[in-house]
Amino acid sequence: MDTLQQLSENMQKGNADQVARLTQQAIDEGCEPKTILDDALVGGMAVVGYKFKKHEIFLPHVLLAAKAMHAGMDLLKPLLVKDGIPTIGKVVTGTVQGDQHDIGKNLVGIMLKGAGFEVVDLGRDVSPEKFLDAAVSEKAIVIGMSALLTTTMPVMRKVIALAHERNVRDQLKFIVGGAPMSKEYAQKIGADAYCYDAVSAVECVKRFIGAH
Ligand code: B1M
Repeated sequence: MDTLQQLSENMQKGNADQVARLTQQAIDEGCEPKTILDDALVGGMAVVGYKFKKHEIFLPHVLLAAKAMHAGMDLLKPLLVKDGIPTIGKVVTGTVQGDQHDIGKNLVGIMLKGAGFEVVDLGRDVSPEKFLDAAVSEKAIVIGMSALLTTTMPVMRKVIALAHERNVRDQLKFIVGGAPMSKEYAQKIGADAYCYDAVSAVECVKRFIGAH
């Protein structure tokens, strides 16, 4: 079994120590950080999600897999984010109120930083007020919202509505993403763009500031 396959399987089993060891091994073998991330870690998490949905595994397993995923991401982060490059704009990110899923949001942050943006990460369970307060005080150009639950997606609409209420909607762009999201939903709630993944989030933000 090759290293990436072993890595994916250990991530799915929630073996954080093995995930750290195998991520380092894959790096040492010369594997591209983006390939390690997509093929082993994100791919492994898709299997976890599928098994959870089919009731083949339960929440504690998912939690362990998430912790193991972070152990791998921690090692990849410095390789995906180049230090010392000048920032080309500020983006406020967060997972919306009521939602604790942050792996995808964290990936978006890593990729944005890697592309030269400054990222103000508000974490998980972020209220509409907190998104707007931070974006205005930080003079951000974009608010990036993540939601993984169908029940928390509507919070995104509230954030955009609050931006209208506070008369700051024209100063900000809103990007949205997360597994249950779609282009249609993003349009319906008045977001500027739906981003399927972290790479498309970077492309969107670059487009907004005209920095292709
Ligand atoms: Co939960 N969970 N979970 N979970 N969990 C899902 C989302 C679910 C689909 C699983 C399932 O049933 N198959 C399901 C949601 C069903 C629904 O609403 N339709 C679900 C559920 C039900 C729940 C609980 C309610 C379970 C319970 O308690 N009974 C509970 C809710 C807690 C809460 O939030 N209030 C819960 C809890 C958890 C854990 C805490 C155990 C853990 C999260 C740990 C953490 O994040 N720190 C967890 C996990 C890990 C998952 C799955 C298995 C994996 C999510 C993930 O990290 N994927 C997930 C199943 C799935 O999604 N298939 C599931 C990897 C990540 C890289 O992908 O986040 O999609 P993703 O991000 C992608 C894109 O979506 C995009 O870019 C990333 C890739 O590049 N993207 C953006 C994401 N955000 C973006 C923002 C952008 C742009 C792109 O711009 C700003």
